[in-house]
Amino acid sequence: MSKNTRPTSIIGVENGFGAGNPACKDGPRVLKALGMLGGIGDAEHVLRWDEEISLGDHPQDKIRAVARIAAELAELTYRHLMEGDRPLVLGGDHSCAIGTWSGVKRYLGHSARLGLIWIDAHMDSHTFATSPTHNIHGMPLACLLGEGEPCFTRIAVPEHKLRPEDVCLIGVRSYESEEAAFLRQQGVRVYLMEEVQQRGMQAVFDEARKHVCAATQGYGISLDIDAIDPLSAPGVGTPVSGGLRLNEVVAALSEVHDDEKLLALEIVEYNPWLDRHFITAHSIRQLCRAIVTA
Ligand code: NNH
Ligand code: MN
Ligand code: MN
Ligand code: MN
Repeated sequence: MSKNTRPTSIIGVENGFGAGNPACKDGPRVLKALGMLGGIGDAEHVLRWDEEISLGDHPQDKIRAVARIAAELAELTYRHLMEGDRPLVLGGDHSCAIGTWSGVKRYLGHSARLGLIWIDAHMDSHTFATSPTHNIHGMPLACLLGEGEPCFTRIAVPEHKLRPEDVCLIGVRSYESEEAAFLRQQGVRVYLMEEVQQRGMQAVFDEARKHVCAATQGYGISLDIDAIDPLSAPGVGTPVSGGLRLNEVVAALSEVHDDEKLLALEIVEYNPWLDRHFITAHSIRQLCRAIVTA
């Protein structure tokens, strides 16, 4: 593993239009106001707040709002990577993933392949045709695989952002049959929570990393905070019991934090208004510390 030398730069995405409960848009602002991500980093490992993007409060059309913010975010992640940073995108709802990984794909180039580890209680692999809720945060992974609205699938570069064999999901325990069928038919590797419990997070994560690195030029991690057990992360719109243990996810991130091939990360779906005693905010601080300095 070659050593990462990129400073981590945080991009806050103040958007909740993709979620059932839009208040997760306040996640980055509250973390910043609490000083929650201050004092992380050292001489070798820098963490800085870079910028926030938002759309204002009442979009006419959610699809266009999400597409616009994704396009803006793709431009930002691309630019930060070009400038030598490692972007850490803080949601906001998970629809921001459409923008993050489109920008990273553009940076890698047309013929390069991008790997992605998607850590989530959910599959996020719906389209409007299959989604029971029509919430766009349940669709970003399908979009990145080339399925869904053209305004989402054609952001930054026209090609599909991910090949199914370069993606793994970890921690899944709540999904609808249509999205499960889509991922199965695509051949995407899904580590259900049950398998994580049987084999341990360490073994599963190591295997997932090998899987997404095998044929790719770089990879990313998209962490939906609802993958973590609600005991350590109650501040999410769609909690599902029986999740990953916080310390196991922290250990996994520490293991890869210095990997040069790890180009960008995302932590999404934090809803500060549903948090209790700042438990989730503290968990996010631990995760960020693991990403920056291990
Ligand atoms: N599958 C459900 C839906 O599409 C729930 C998605 N919610 C999430 N995904 N939080 O990560 O509406
Ligand atoms: Mn920067
Ligand atoms: Mn989720
Ligand atoms: Mn998600």
